[in-house]
Parts: sequence; C-alpha cells; structure tokens
Amino acid sequence: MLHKMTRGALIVFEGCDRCGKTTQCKKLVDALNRDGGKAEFMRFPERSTAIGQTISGYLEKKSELEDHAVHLLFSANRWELVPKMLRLLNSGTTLIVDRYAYSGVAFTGAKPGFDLQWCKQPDVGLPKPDQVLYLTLSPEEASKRAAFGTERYENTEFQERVAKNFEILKEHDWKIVNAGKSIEDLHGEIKSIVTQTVESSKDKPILKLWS
Ligand code: Z5A
Repeated sequence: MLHKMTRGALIVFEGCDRCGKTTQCKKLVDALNRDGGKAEFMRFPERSTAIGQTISGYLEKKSELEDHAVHLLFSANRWELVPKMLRLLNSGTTLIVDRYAYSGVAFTGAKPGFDLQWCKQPDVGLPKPDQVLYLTLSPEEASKRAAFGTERYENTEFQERVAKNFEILKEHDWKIVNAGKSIEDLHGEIKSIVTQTVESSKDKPILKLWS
C-alpha cells in the first residue's frame, strides 16, 4: 500500500527584541530532528539574497531607503522564499521561522503616517502559519539581557510602538508565551505546543495569509 505524503507545519516565532526567538527556534529545530522528524530553520529578513542584502545594508544604517520602498522589499524577501517554503512543507519538512509578515506590519506600522491595513497588503496570500508563537518579555527582563545593538529600530521608544502593533495584529489562535523564563523551561513549553501543531497540520491544506 502506498503511504500518502504528509506535509510539514509552518511555525512562526514573533516577539520583541531580545526575547529569545532565535535561541528557541534553533533549539526547537534540533529537538524535532533528534526526535526523528524533519525540521528546518528559516528567518526573515533572509539576508543572503540580493533583496536581503539591500535590507541588511538598510538595517545596519549603511544606506537609506524610503519607508514604503523598504516595506515592500521586506515583503518581496518573503515572497522570493515562498517556492522553497512550499517545496519543503509539501515534502514533509516542518519550517521553524524567526519573524514573518507580522513583524513586517508591526515595524513599518510603528513609523509615522503608516496605516496597518496598508502595511498588510503586500503580504496577503503568503503561506499562512499553522501556529504563531508570540514571545513576550517585560522591558525590565529585556534590559537584563544583552544591550540593544546598533541596528535601526533598536531603541525603547520604537520597540514600544512595535509591541502595541503586535497586540493589534494578534489573532485568537496565537500562543502567547512568557519568555522571561530559563532557556530550558521555555524550550519545554514551546516544544510541547509545536509537537501538537506538527501532528494536527499533517493532513490540512496550506492556507493563505490574510485572505
Ligand atoms: N523587520 C522589519 O522591519 N520588517 C520585517 O518584515 C521583518 C523584520 C521580517 C532585524 O531582525 C530587524 O528587522 C528587526 C525587525 C525588522 N528589528 N529589530 N529590532 P533580526 O531577526 O535580524 O534581529 P532581531 O529579531 O532583532 O533579533 P533579536 O530580537 O535581537 O533577538 P532574538 O532572536 O529575539 O533573541 P536571541 O538572539 O535568541 O537572544 C537575545 C539574547 O538573550 C542573547 O544574548 C541570548 O543568549 C539571550 N537569551 C535568550 N533566551 C534567554 C532566556 N530565556 N533567558 C536569558 N537570556 C536569554
């Protein structure tokens, strides 16, 4: 008898600066692969492509870009990875993604004169995550971790506006995870959520974001 190929799950991590997204994404990928699953790490912006390099220069303040233009570049950077994402998901690989379209909207929407509805438009139709994990951390806890870096957006006032936008974008099925715990405790909590999502997504179609 032929076995039907089951797909991987699309898992997205969002959250404020230094909440530990990257640390948790990488630990999760290792754990899922160790348990016999197939998982890969992806991050946005993906700085290795031509578009990603332009974004990276902007974040490092080596270049200036008009705010609408850079918003569209962040979105284009996701769209250029969609064929790879769909190929991996459909071949049974779970994708653990560090930031996605929600960051795109929350960050641009924190700039003066931007409307969240406008910000969403270029990302309408991207693969919809099966689970969003939103990591929260109080400003006091965040300040105990490494200091802000030197990239664009890394300042308290801007990050507060970003956090407010995430609160608006939050959907009923997001998992809100308090990130002010030890790396291991957090990992245990996240792994149990994601293991369930991987199981429940296997036979479901991949939906489209915001459409
Ligand atoms: N951006 C945008 O404008 N539009 C878009 O469409 C997208 C992004 C996708 C670059 O993102 C910027 O691009 C970002 C949003 C914007 N701007 N900001 N701010 P990035 O992904 O390249 O960089 P980042 O997301 O800012 O990284 P991060 O938030 O600073 O880090 P993190 O991934 O959340 O945390 P971490 O690197 O795992 O950990 C941070 C430190 O805390 C590190 O020293 C760890 O060892 C420590 N850590 C981690 N977990 C713990 C626990 N549990 N306890 C104690 N210490 C911990």
